Amino acid sequence: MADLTLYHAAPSRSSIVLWMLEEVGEPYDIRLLKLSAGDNRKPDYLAINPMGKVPALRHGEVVITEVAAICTYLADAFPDKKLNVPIGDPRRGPYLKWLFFGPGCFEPAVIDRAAPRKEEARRAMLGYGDFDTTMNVVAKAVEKGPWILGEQFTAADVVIGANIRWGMMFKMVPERETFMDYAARIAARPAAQRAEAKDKALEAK
Ligand SMILES: N[C@@H](CCC(=O)N[C@@H](CS)C(=O)NCC(=O)O)C(=O)O
Repeated sequence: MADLTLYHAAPSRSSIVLWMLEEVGEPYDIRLLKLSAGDNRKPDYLAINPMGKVPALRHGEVVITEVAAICTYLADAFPDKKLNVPIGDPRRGPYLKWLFFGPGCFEPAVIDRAAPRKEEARRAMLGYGDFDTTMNVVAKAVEKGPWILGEQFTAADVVIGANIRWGMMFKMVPERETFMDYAARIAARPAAQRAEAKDKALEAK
């Protein structure tokens, strides 16, 4: 049994962690849940993630939930893979900013656009401000490339990159050239390709 176990529904947000695990390259097990069968609401899974959501990752005795937290954790837990920016490096600031920007700004901006509120919230109330500003800020960050921090591919690319890729796939993120180029660079990564192939096989189970 591997030290790492991913609680996964294929495909879903846990596919992002599947990709991250492929980037890390350490052995891991998968516990497959069927959301349609309500596996995520069963007591044994609620004991792992009381939110009833995937993903969850077990690493030895530790359980981590939330995509961005798991990606941050894995990058720090296996520093030799160079998917993190270590404490003490000034680039740790922007690195953390993008890891938090994914679930804190990008994803809420996209979801609010897909499922609009009855009454529009004031810009100042929304952590992401407005959709266009959020997209513009991310587009500028990935424009130069190849990665969000420049030459080094990090967990921040997994979090932001997954949001961009899947957002465009579901027509929820604009198919700007900048985003398409960045998504193409991601799609060429062997780890992303392995994760996608595994997910397809798991979906068919
Ligand atoms: N904030 C969570 C969101 C996780 C999430 O919403 N997962 C969805 C799958 S994409 C889920 O488990 N949905 C099942 C449900 O809510 O019943 C994270 O980033 O991990």
